[in-house]
Amino acid sequence: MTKQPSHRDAVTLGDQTVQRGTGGETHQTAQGDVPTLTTQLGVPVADNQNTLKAGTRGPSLLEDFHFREKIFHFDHERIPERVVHARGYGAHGFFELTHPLSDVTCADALQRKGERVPAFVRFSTVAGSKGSFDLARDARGFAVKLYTKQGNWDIVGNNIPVFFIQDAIKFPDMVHAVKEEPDRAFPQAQSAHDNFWDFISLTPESMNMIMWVMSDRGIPRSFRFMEGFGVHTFRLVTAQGKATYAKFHWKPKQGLQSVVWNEAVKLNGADPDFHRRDLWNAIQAGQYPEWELGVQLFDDEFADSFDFDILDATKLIPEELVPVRPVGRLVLDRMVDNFFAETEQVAFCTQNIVPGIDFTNDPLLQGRNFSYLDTQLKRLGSTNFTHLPINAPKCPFHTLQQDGHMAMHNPKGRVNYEPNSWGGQEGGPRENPQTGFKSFPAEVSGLKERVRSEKFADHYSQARQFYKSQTPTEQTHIQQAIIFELSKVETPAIRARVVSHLRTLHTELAQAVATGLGLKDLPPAAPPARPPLDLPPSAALSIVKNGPNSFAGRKIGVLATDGTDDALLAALEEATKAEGATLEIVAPHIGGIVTSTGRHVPAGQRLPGGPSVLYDAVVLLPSEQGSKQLATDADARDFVADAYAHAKFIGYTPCTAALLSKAGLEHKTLDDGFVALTSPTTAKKFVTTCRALRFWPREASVHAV
Ligand code: HDE
Repeated sequence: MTKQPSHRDAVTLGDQTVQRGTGGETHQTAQGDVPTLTTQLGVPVADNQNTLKAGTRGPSLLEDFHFREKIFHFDHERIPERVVHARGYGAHGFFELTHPLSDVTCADALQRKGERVPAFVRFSTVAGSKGSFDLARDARGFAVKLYTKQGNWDIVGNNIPVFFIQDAIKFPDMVHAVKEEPDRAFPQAQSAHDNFWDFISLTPESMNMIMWVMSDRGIPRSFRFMEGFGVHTFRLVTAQGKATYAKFHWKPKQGLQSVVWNEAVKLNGADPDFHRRDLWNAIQAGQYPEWELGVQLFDDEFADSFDFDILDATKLIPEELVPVRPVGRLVLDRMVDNFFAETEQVAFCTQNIVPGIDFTNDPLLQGRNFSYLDTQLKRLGSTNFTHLPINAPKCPFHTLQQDGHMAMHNPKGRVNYEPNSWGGQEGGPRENPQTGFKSFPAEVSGLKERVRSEKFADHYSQARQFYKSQTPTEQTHIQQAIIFELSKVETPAIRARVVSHLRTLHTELAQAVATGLGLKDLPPAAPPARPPLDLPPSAALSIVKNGPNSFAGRKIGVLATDGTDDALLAALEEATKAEGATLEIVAPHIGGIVTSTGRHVPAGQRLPGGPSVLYDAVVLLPSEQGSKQLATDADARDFVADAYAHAKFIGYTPCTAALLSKAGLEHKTLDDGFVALTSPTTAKKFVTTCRALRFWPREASVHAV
């Protein structure tokens, strides 16, 4: 057989000199600093483009071990996704203690002011699968792993301080109900369907959580702008064995912020990765997000006097009753090297606590302590998941556990049991009554029965309190969210049952929802197991009342064209930078624009791919000529109309009249959310105005347009 001529030669493609293979494909070969590709076992690979064949057009040979290893490994790349919280995004950072808690706990990480421990955090949605979109209406996971000197401490929390159910035994039902319906396999990542609301309408204990998820907390602007909560009551314990109850809070230094629902719907199409991209960009730009850890501390006396059971995870403790005491700061400053190795394989377990921290009898927490360990085995495939670098402690550790799939640390030497009589180093690790973990010796008594405490029975009071604590804008959002969701429910009886609960919760809310659903008669109020209390509003529960006083970390989209006023653009760039915010040019072409002075400015987005939902505020800065062109462009019209409808601040120049009018807006009727950019000094004024984040007074009129 004659050998075929080789087509391999070096060609120049753009800025690269590359190799052309026998199929005409281009690729690089190992030279200089470029390492040689090898098999898993280190055998150098000569050709990664062609399988081994018998003859040029002949059959592939089974002997090709490189091909078989490559495909075999690829076939097994997927592991089961998390049954809940499948879609998540993680980052590394540190926790620094600012206010030691040594008076209430011996936890090592909480002793010495200024000391840092490494941290890994994973944020997530709950219901959607791994590939679902970021702006689902949902709770967000806020799971923190602290690698302390006394072992790993996980606070596996959410961005909402309460939960749907009171007992872990209901979790599979609750999750089945919210996930896609099993026969049709939709809807994905949405609670707006019959099964979810059917379950909710039959589970009044979910009412408080429903208020939170239907509020703007369910559609955060970014992970950086949301709170985190440990949810359960935990115990802090001193070396002397004194215990104090504790609730954990993470408060974002960046302030709270959410989007509006219409924006969320559009964001999911424009950028399904909006939240993960936001975190990635912020950390890469050195804008490290930061949260303050705080604790609410209380004792048995408070617990006994409190209207609700502190073991009931559907209730919170208002900050007005027990203030949040600051403890330290969590800073995220490094993205992962590899998403799978770290974010996907990280295994949080509520049972991961350290000396000085302990559980309470919260029946949800007790159930979680079983579930997380169990689920990691299924997901990661081996009891040795703690050997993975992301899960391994960063302090010394010595166990006598051995073997199993993928064992990477086995005991050294002869001894793998205890007690033994070998003594000294040879005898291996031993228990340590001084430093070892000791459970708080809580007294336990009672009958063995399947019951729930009477004190768990009030399901409406805190839900009402939450609703009452919102600004009118936020209350409208809750009403609209419930109307939206229930309008997707096909069964009228389910809709009516939910409204019955709302009526017990808050009459005006029920009435607004009933009207929105077109219900002729308001259904009777659901009979509460306990008459609801009329609790005072709590300012801490509102997002709008806890916004930032700066526009730092936010993003302005500038709609610009060739000929855009250079002085104005430069002033905007400067003011944005000074505020700690970012600015992105949205232009007719991705190649960017040439300003009035001939400066070339690259574009961040081409207009059809850069709708205004991607930005916290927008500026209309085309040239006069550009403005005329944009006035005929549907994408430009939507850019303006959406920014307006989403109550965003809009900077504009006089030449944009035609464009504004295409979006249904006239110069003379513009509200105070518009800032005319007439001189470079007005650019600064615009950025300062943006600190309020949204111009909420506009919202009421938006629906009337
Ligand atoms: Fe989870 N939850 N959960 N959960 N949860 C999981 O563990 C579970 C609950 C939370 O980024 C699973 O590793 C039960 C409350 C977060 O990897 C699973 C109950 C809160 C994450 C599980 C709850 C959470 C999970 C699935 C009712 C807020 C993602 C994958 C008793 C305080 C962690 C996994 C990450 C994940 C069980 C309720 C937060 C199945 C049984 C309440 C942030 O073990």
